[in-house]
Amino acid sequence: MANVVVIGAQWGDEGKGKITDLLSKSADVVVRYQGGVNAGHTVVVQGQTFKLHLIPSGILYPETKCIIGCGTVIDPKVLIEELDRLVALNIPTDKLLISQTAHVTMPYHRSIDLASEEVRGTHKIGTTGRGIGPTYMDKSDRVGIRVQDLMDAESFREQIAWTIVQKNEILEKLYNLPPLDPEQVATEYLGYAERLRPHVVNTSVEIYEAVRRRRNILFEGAQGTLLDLDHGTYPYVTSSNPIAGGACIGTGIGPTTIDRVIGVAKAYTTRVGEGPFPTELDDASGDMLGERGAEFGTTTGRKRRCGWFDGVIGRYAVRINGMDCMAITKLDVLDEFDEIQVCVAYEINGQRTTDFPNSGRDFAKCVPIYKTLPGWKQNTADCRSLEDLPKAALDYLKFLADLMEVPISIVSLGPSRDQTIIVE
Ligand code: 2SA
Ligand code: MG
Repeated sequence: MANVVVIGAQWGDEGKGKITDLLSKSADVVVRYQGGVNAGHTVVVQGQTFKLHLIPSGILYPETKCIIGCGTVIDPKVLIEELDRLVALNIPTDKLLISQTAHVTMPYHRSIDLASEEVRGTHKIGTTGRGIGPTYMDKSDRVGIRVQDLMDAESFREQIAWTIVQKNEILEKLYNLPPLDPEQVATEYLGYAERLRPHVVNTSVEIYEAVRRRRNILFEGAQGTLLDLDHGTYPYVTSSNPIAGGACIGTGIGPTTIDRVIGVAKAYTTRVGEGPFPTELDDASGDMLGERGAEFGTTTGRKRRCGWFDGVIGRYAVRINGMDCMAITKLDVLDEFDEIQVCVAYEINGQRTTDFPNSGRDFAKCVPIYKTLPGWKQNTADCRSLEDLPKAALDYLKFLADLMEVPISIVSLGPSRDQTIIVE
């Protein structure tokens, strides 16, 4: 397996959780490199369904080491809740390691996230409201609180005292919100620190050790390519770098360490939050995708916007991530359509292009140019090999692979581990 990065090729929720779960079986180490509790995937353990936001799903395999890297932002309260749930299910959590240099999401980050969205009104981003943007803002502003800061009670109390003076200014004067009490916040977070302390290490050294011992490392991206701060549909993006390149920065490894990049895309497209979405369907087909695909956010329960597969986005994701191969998920959701459309190009101001536009204004004007393909009108959820698939479904996959110029190596036909075709 070597060292693999798994990334989302669309706007998140591509089904990365299932693919990383599959790959985690052969991984010795699974690493999260960006994002925070805005991410979410659903995992079924011992017949019990629960949602992971920060802990890599590799935690479910007894031998796999799990690392929350330096590029993530950590909400300790949510992380501890996740740990508690795993402990209650007798799943060992001692193999979870947390970076000393990851940043901590504080209560004011959440309040500021929610309040600034409200102030933005129709210009809002549609964030998850988990304080992600403000935590990364403080990191860039060099006033963030890092995991290591929580570990020293005396200096943390001092740091929090002056930080909260500044944050209270913002909360009270800008957003008309009640001020926070520094003592109370310090005591609460120092409590979390004690619970997390056994997990906190220099994760960069841990990862490098694993590299040197030729262990298999899986870097697990959260969100997706189009939510990337630098390469996504700015400003409708998250505040981190979900693309494959983010794996280096968010863990402290060099690019030569990465052997393969696997992209994950749904057989159609979804998006949560605001922002342009060229292939979005505001009709019965869109409703059918949403219903058959159960398209609701894992973290916030928000209804996801649905539309046809966008090959321009696919090609872009292949380029930006240096993708070696792709996993196509939820193919079964298309089982009942008579016809399926695929966006092969955009028309912008009367010009046809297959290159994803750099300009947000151009992207908002994109009119998708579709190719119509026949549906297969057959249940594929039980197919276990390419030979089992109806011809029209195979043709659909081949069309996507040719369009994006990338091999499709995994096809997923449902949530369970065995509803998967691995293409040899
Ligand atoms: P934020 O909260 O600052 O990261 O929001 C900024 C944009 O990024 C989008 N975003 C996501 N989009 C899809 N899935 C995400 N994770 C959850 C999930 C979402 C949920 O896995 O289901 O439960 O709603 C995720 N996280 C961030 C967000 O919609 C904004 O467009
Ligand atoms: Mg998700």
